[in-house]
Amino acid sequence: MTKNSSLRTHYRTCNLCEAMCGIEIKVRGDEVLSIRGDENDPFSQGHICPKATALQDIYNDPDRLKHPVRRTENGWEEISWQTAFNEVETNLKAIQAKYGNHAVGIYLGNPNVHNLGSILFGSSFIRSLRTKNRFSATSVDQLPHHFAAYFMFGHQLLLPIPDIDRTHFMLMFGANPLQSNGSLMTAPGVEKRLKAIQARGGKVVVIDPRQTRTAKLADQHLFIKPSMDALLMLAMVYTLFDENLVNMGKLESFTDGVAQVQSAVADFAPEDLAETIGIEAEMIRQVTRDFAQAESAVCYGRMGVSTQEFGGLCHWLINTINILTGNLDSLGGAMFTLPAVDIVDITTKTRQVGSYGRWQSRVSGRPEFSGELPVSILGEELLTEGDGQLRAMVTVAGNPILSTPNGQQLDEGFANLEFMVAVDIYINETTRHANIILPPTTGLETEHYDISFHALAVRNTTKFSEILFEPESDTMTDWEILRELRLRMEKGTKREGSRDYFTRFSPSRLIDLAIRYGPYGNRGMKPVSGEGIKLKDLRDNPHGIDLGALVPVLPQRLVTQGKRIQLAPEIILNDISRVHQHLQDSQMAQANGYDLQLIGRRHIRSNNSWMHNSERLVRGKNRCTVMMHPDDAESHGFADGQAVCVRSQVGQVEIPVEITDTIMRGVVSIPHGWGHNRTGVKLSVAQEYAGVSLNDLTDDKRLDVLTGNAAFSGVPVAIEAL
Ligand SMILES: Nc1nc2c(c(=O)[nH]1)N[C@H]1C(S)=C(S)[C@@H](COP(=O)(O)OP(=O)(O)OC[C@H]3O[C@@H](n4cnc5c(=O)[nH]c(N)nc54)[C@H](O)[C@@H]3O)O[C@H]1N2
Ligand SMILES: Nc1nc2c(c(=O)[nH]1)N[C@H]1C(S)=C(S)[C@@H](COP(=O)(O)OP(=O)(O)OC[C@H]3O[C@@H](n4cnc5c(=O)[nH]c(N)nc54)[C@H](O)[C@@H]3O)O[C@H]1N2
Ligand code: SF4
Ligand SMILES: [Mo]
Repeated sequence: MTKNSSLRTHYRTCNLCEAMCGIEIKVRGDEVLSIRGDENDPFSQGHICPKATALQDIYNDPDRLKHPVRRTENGWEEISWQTAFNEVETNLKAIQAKYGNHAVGIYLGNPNVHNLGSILFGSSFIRSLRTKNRFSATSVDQLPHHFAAYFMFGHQLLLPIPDIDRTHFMLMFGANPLQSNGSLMTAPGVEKRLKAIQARGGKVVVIDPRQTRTAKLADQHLFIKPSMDALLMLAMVYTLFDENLVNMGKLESFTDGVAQVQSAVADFAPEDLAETIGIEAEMIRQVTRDFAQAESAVCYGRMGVSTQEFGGLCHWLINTINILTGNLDSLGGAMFTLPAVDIVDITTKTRQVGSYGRWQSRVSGRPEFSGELPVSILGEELLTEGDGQLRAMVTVAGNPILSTPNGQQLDEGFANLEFMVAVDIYINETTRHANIILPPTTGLETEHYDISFHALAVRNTTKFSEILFEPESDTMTDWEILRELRLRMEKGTKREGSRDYFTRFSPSRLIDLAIRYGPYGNRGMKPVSGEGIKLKDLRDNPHGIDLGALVPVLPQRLVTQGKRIQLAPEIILNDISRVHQHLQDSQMAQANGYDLQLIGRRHIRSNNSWMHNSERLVRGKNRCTVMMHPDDAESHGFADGQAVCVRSQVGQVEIPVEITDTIMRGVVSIPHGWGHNRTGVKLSVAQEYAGVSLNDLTDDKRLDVLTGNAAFSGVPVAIEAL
C-alpha cells in the first residue's frame, strides 16, 4: 500500500470495461513494471485486452488533473479544494435561488458505473440538487434494456444475461463482443466462450449490417439494414406461433399476455417483410426453427438494437423470443444473476425498482424514466430560452459533447451556461466549458468492487480490489468529492445534518454490509455455509471467489404483482404501430438526398471518448475512417483513403474513406469518441490523433419515441468529395 522501492505483485480487477478481467501488476515503488492477465482469477482466467496495459498510462498521464482548477481569462489556474467547493456551492445555490432548482442540470457518464465511489455516492448527491433535469449515458446506451425489464419483470435491473457457457445456440443482434469485450454480458474472454459453444456442437448466429470480427467467428452472419431488427424479430415471433414452436415450459404457469402477443404480431408474416428487412422469408423461418429446436438457446442484443429507433421494441422482442421458447431462466438460456452485492434486492427494498412518466421535459415533453430524462433533449433544454431553461450544469465522469447526439449543438449549449462544474480527470471536449473542475483519484489509486458488473455477469463471482498506489497528498476520491458536494447542497435545506449510510460509511464498509446482508452473507436470508462471506474473505482472496454458475431464480425474483411475467405491456404493444410509419420515413430520407445510412463501430483499443490520450492505444493506422462498400465507393467515385465530406441533417465532418466489403451496401460506419480537435482541449496525445466526432452527425431529434434512447443507428447521410 505504501510507496517503497521493493518489488511487489498486486492483483485487482481492470475497471475499464464490463469484462472485469483480473490483472496481475508487478511494481517497483510507484513504477509499473508489467500488467498481465491474472491466471488465478476464477472468472477471467488470465484474459485481458490491450487496454489493461494502459491503466498505467492513465496513472502516469501528465495531462491528468490532480488538483481543482478554475477557468479564468488567462487560462486554467490551480485552486484549493476549499476554494473550489465554496465557489461551486455559491454558484449552484445562487442559480437555483434566481431561476429555480431545475435550472441546474446534471449529466453522469459511463465511468461512474465502473467506479465504486461514484456508484455508491452519486445518488444522494443527485438528490441534493432537487432538479428534474437529470441525464446520463444510460439514454445513449442501455435504456431500452431497463425499460423492457421494468415493464416485463417489475424491476429495471432484472436484466436477463446470456448463459453463454452452457448454451447451444446464441443468436446475437447488434453486438460485437470481440471488440467490446461484451456488454450487459460480463464475460471475460468472450471469444473463447463463443468458440466453446461451437466446440460442443452449438451454433452462433450474428445479425449485423457489418461483418464484424464477431460475425466472422459466427457460424452464420446475416446482414440486416439498420433499424430493421424489430421487424425481423416480429416476423420471428410470428413464425413461432405460425409453426407451433411456442414451448414455454415452466414459464407458462407465471406468464401473462401470450394471446395478446400472438394477435399483436399477426400482421408480420416473414413473406410480407422479407424484402424490407433484407433477409429471405425462408431464412427467417429457418433461424427461428433452429432457435426453437435447439437443446438450449439464447437471444441477445446490444448497442445495435438498443440505440436505434425501436430499441424498446427490440429488447421486449428479445425477451419475448426467449420466453416463448422456454429459454428464460433456464440453463443455456437468458438467466438472472444472484450477485453477492444484490442490487436488485437492495433497490427493491428501497423502492427504486424504476419509474416512468412522473414528469416530462420542458421543451418537447419527453417522459422521465427512473428519474432521468433522455440526454438527446439536453441540447434543446440548454438552448431554448424561457422559464426553466438550464443555466448551470454538473457533469460527473462524462463527455456528452462527444458522446451524445448533435455535439455541435451541445457545444453551443454548454458555452451558453452561467456556471458549470465537472468532476473529471481531464480537460476534454466537455469539461473545457467548466468553470471549476474537481479531479478525483482514479484507477490504480482506488479500491474497487464491481457492484454493477457482478450483477450482469455470466457467472456468479465476487472480488474486491485494494488500492495499489497511495494517491498524492491533497487529492480526493470521487466519493469524497460527491459527499462534500451533497453536504454543501443540503446545507440550509431540511435535509441538512441528516445522517444515512452515505454520510457515515466509506465505500468498503458499505460493501462489507451489503455482502453480509446479501445472498451469500451470514446475516442475509440464506447463508450458504456456516459463516457466510464478508469483506475480509474477499481481502483474503485477492484473485476473487467463485460462487458458481447462474441458477434459476424465477418466479421468486420477479418484482411484478403476483410475481408474474408481463409479456404484453400495453405501452410496448402500442408502439408496434410506429414500425410502419418508420418505413415511410426512411423512404423520405432517401428522397431528400441522403442516400446512405450511418452506423457506428467500436475498436478494441478505444474506450468511448476518453482513452485516446494513451499513445500505445492510438498509434498506428488511423482508425477514424468512414467505412464504405466497394460498390458505393464506385458509384460515388471515391478511392480508398480519399478525404470526403459526410453530411447529415445536423452537421458535417471531413474524414478519409475506407473501402471494405465487410459493410453492407448502402450503409457506412464511423467510430464514436473521436474529435479531439476542439479548441481548449488539453489532451496532448489525443489531439495528435484527433479524428472527427460521429456525434457531430447524429441527430438529437432521432430517438426511440418509446424509451427516449438516442437512435444512433441508421442516420441518413450523404457523402461528397471534398
Ligand atoms: N454515436 C455513438 N455515440 C455513442 C455510442 C455509440 O456507440 N455511438 N456509445 C455510447 C455509450 S454506450 C456510452 S456508455 C457513452 C459514453 O459517454 P460518456 O460517459 O459521456 O463518455 P466517456 O467517453 O465514457 O467519458 C468519460 C469521462 O469520464 C472521465 N473519467 C474517467 N475516469 C474517471 C474517474 O474515475 N472519475 C471521474 N470523475 N471521471 C473519470 C473521462 O475523463 C471522461 O471525461 O457514449 C455513447 N455515445
Ligand atoms: N474496445 C471498446 N470496448 C468497449 C467500449 C469501447 O468504446 N471500446 N465501450 C463499452 C461500452 S460503454 C459499451 S455500451 C459496450 C457496447 O458493446 P457492443 O454493443 O458489443 O458494441 P458495439 O461495437 O457498439 O456493437 C454494436 C453492433 O451493432 C451493429 N449495428 C449497428 N446498427 C445496427 C442495427 O440497426 N441492427 C443490428 N442488428 N446491428 C446494428 C454494429 O455494426 C456493431 O457491430 O462496449 C463496451 N466496451
Ligand atoms: S477486456 Fe475490459 S476489463 Fe478486460 S482488460 Fe480489457 S478493458 Fe480491462
Ligand atoms: Mo456504454
